[in-house]
Amino acid sequence: AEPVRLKDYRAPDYLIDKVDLDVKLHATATKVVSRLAVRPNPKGRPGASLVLDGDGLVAKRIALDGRELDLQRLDPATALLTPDQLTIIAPPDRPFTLEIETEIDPSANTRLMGLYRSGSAYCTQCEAEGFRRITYFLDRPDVLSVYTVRLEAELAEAPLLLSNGNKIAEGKIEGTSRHFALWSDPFPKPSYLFALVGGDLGSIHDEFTTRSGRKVALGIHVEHGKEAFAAYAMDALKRSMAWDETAFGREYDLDIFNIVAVSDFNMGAMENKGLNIFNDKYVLASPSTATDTDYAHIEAVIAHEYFHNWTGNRITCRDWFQLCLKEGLTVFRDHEFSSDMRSRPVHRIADVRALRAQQFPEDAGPLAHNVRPDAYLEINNFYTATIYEKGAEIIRLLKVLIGDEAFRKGMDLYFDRYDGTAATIEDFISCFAETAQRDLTQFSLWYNQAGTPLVEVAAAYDAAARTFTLDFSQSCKPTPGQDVKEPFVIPIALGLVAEGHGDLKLAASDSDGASVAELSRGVIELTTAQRRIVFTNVASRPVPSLLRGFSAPVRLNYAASESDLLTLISHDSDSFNRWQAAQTYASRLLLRSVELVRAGGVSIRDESFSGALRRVLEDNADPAFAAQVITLPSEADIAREIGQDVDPDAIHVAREALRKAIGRDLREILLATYARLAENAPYSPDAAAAGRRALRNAALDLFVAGDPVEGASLAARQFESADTMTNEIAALGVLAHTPGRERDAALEAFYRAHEGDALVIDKWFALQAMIPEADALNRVRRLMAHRAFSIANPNRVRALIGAFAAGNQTQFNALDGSGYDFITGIVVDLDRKNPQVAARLLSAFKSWRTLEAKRRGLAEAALRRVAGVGTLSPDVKDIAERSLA
Ligand code: DPP
Ligand code: ZN
Repeated sequence: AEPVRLKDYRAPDYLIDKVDLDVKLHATATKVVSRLAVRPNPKGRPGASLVLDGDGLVAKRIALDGRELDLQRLDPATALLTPDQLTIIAPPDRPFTLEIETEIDPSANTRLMGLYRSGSAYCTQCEAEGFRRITYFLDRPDVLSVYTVRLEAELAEAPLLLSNGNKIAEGKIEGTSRHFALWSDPFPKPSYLFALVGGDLGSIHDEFTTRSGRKVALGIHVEHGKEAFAAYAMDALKRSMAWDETAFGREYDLDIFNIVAVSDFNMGAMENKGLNIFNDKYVLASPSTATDTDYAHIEAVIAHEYFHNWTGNRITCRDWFQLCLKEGLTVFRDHEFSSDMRSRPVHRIADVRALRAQQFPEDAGPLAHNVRPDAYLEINNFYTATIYEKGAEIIRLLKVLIGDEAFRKGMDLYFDRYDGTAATIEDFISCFAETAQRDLTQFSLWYNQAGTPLVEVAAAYDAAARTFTLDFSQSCKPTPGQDVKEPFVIPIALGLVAEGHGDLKLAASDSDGASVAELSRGVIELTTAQRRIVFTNVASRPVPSLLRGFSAPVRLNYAASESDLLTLISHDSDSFNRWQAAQTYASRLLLRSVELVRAGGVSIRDESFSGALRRVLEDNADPAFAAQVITLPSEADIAREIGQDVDPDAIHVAREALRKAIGRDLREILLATYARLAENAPYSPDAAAAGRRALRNAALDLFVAGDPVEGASLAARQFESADTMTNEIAALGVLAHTPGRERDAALEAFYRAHEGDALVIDKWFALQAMIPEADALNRVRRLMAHRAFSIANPNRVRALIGAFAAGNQTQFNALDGSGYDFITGIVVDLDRKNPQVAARLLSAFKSWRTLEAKRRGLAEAALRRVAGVGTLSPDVKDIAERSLA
């Protein structure tokens, strides 16, 4: 197949103004009649054929302006029909109607794209190209239509019938056991935002009044018996609706907003107009089944999909190359929401941890791509951390560059000017160029150049001259298809910390090479390969605090001394950089230890670092923040820092040794912290309570490292008495890392306590998949045969197999290649059922080139075996080939 390229974009030759769908739901033979009001696009090519997309369709009837086409003997001068395309060779040169009847089998749809079944319910997923699996259509985001949808089903099988927009009629069908519902969505939308749901579900209802007084009926629909578990999602929805009004001036626009939770879902959730469909993982929660992290994710995903109503639905994307226009922007919006709901600095730390864990390796490996790609073979493979997370970082960066006021005005202008259209990144940027009165050409490179820029900084203090000089330089390594990069515009928030005195005041008169505006905001802009700033009248050597708040998605290389890092951990006014200094310190220790371990030596001990962590614990700082500070970089973080010739076993040994040393050094304060933070109030999922649990469990984790015996008995007590999933799973996590009978008993007890609750059993699968022991792969294999596991369910696959590939560095990368072979074997099998999930699993190999030679060879061989399979889906083929290129 040839790639689709951005530069080949052409406006559609036809537009479809109206779509009337009539869907008769049936488990194996659903009938879909689609009546399309088509007209030639004035911007298209006159006289062009009309080419509609299909994907594995069976057409039963086609009529053009009421005239039937003879499908048995189709005249090739009139029309061409295959399961994947319908071409009307010479359509009328005026508006016309096209009527198409298809028959589809939702029960046979294992790809979970188009119309499929989840449990006994019918549901759809149409982004990116699922609508073409329902009927022939111009299945592209720049064709916007008004939909009317009539759904019909057996009343007993599907009492609930939902689609987009408002419900305008419903009723029984006389003389039958069937009923119908008629839905009308007045907002023109692309086909990827179409949705329907039919089924017998339990519901909770609420109401929201918008600030202009519109009453909106809210419904969340879940499996019967799970209604109470949807209460938090409802609460999060109402908070999201209120927040978007104040933070962005955006009101909801229909009379109804529905959310449906299903158990079989490829992604997290989907923002279909007025009818969001969710992976139930991001809806269902109770204190005894969901962790604090689950609650935070539910809040974020509910908000994310709701916010799409404006950024994605009212203004959609012209083509899939602009995916970040809706995704990056909407992730930015949900990050802002969560920051307002929780602690902003703590949230920032969590977001940056996630960016570095997921996006940085993508950007540094063979799958690197622009935030706005130039070409794709399979669009499903571009729902990536780069498009989502880096896409969000770029918006944040833009806000730092132009300031809050110009940013808000630019957003208002964007909503105003592009409402009801399918827009591009250029359209978006032009709004901010206008409100900020600034040329944003260089800024747009963030969309068009892949790779994470490296900012290197050298500092020099001249005591005699009382000057402090910072020399900045930026560079960016080549990425696939891009050998040379232009300099980016990189805002660097900074301060100079004088030990014991806080931040030095930065005044323009006291510096050379920075503008008044830059210094008054504490943000300098790096726009060229190099820049020097000299601060004058500096009485003593300050400690620079650079890239505060992670003001740009770059890697920062500054050889801070260890004592500088200790100063920052204790004294930086920027919380993010206090945390960052601790991470940097730990990484340094770990990198040196890894070298020593590989040379046959032992890890380094460093009591100053333990001391710095002790001060943070003694400080009574915000517990959520302290929990982040005492949580060491992960094994994957360290591998990424090392960047080449990576030996996961040495990393594991070094990291365990550091945890053990800290656990011993801080024994008393860890125990005291653990005791101090014991639960003493009824459960609340709010940030303060969650922060206390996070710190208590982080303290337990380090304590166990230092004293496995006493730690295990603490963990066992916590496990037995826990009344929240957060505390229960944290304790089980500790126990799972200690081989022996107690572990088996605890795992067994957890299973028995939660049997039948698939989302909780997913935690049990994931935890076992991540045990860093040689038996892990066998355990995963055994669990695949467990009755609670199903390869057909994406959540189960991600929990067990995905967690092994992404969360078990030593065993996935086992020296005999067994981890690689296992994953690629599953990928090839799963590809026949669900290519999207299979392709995602294969991307676990994204950093294979950074491994040491032996593993690199084994990983490459495993990837080559995948690439050599003749019957791969485009999804898996694309990932395999790009990984090897
Ligand atoms: N558009 C969806 C989202 O919200 C993708 N499943 O990210
Ligand atoms: Zn989204």
